Amino acid sequence: MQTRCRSLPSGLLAALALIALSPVTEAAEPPAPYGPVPSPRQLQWHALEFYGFLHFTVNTFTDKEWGYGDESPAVFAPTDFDADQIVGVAKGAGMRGLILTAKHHDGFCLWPSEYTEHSVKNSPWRDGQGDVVREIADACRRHGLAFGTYLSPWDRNHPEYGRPAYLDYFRNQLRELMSGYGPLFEVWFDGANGGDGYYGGARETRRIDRLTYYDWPNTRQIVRDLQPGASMFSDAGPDVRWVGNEKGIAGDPAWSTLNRDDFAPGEADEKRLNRGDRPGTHWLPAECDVSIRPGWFYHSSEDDKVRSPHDLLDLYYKSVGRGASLLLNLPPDRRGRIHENDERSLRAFRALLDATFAEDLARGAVVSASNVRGDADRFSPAHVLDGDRQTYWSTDDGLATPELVLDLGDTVTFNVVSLREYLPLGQRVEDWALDAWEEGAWREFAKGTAIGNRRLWRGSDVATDRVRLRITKAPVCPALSEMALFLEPPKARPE
Ligand code: FUL
Repeated sequence: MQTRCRSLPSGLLAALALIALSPVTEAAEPPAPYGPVPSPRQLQWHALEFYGFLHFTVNTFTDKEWGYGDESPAVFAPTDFDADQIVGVAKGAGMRGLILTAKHHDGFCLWPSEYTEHSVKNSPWRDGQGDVVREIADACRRHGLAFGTYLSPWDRNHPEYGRPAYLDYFRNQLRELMSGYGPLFEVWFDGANGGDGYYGGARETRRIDRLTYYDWPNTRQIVRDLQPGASMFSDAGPDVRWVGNEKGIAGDPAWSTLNRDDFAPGEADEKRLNRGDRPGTHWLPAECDVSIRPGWFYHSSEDDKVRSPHDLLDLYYKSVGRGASLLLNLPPDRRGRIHENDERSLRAFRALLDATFAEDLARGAVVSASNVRGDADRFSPAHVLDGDRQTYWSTDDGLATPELVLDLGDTVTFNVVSLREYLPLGQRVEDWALDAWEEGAWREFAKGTAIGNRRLWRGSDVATDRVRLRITKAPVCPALSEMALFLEPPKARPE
């Protein structure tokens, strides 16, 4: 059969010629997102990875973990409070933010709240003129750290706790914190709720209905309205989930997604929170909260129980290295400073981290892939080496198990591999494996499951001039933004 040629207008012909000449790069579209994807505020939160918690209140002075709510504001009397020292130690450790207990369960407010007398305004510290929240927030800004607040929903001091009037009080306090201290990166709502307490002198046990009492949808809206960039934490998010333990350890895997509506604050299925749900209905990544000491608050009896640098490093691999974030608690002492022992351990921990991650041994490698989406530069495997989280390697639709090879030129020895997915397209990879070229053949030296924000593999030394990454299971084509190789020196190896 003959096709009849009709003559085309010259303008259209020129346009067609242009299309034919233009590189395929223009034509290749990014892959469709898979499953739930992170919001812009969650993406900002993912970039922090490691930040600190400050547990500080009357408990620091009464040697308790949970104050009953009957403590006199007079007990809050730090002798040498120094926000720059506290924030400086956190920064020196590599933390990118700090979350302060503005109010813990005892109800004592570290800021001069207009709605209660139970606060720093009735403490001898700074003659009642002090504001710990302001000083820490300002110091964070000076040092370039993000700032966030912890406001305990449970309040063992307030007379109306458990009744409707308390909700108004809680929301007023939330408004004060959300509007008075600049942009916050995270707002922390604890799951511990209801029990015995002072409650304005009643000294009784009060229970609440965790699902309805705080009217969470409307309470959270206050945060959304006043702090649109802040991620909210609770057992059930809505932006960041509890990891299901206070040991700082994420599951392996710890999927960044969860069937969020199965959960409510204080109603946690710890195993599921630890691992997440795949594919999950919501993007809800895990945060690993853990203290550098046995307690959350400072106790001099724990001065010799500070986690060692190696222990902190292990936590880093088991939290950040599994796609979660690490929220490490540093309790200010009775002076209002981070204790020397904690500072020493943090410094040494940072030195171990730097000794490993200062040099990416894959930079400069020649990278090739079994497939490149649309043969387009924009999806080239070179993007896994460019140090830019916004660029990625991807493959054609339907090619979900491709391979990528790094040709290192010379033999390189490494024992840590870092992988990252391009998160705006969702969590795509389910299984992967790494091979080294040894004596004329590929040898598999590592394999794993979830990648997400970051996957750190840490193992024995591998010496090779070629490394291969195989995506071995994925429902859709991958979108990988980083592959890096590091050599952890002997002094940083697990003890
Ligand atoms: C828990 C609280 O009860 C602890 O005191 C601490 O604040 C920890 C981070 O969360 O649920």
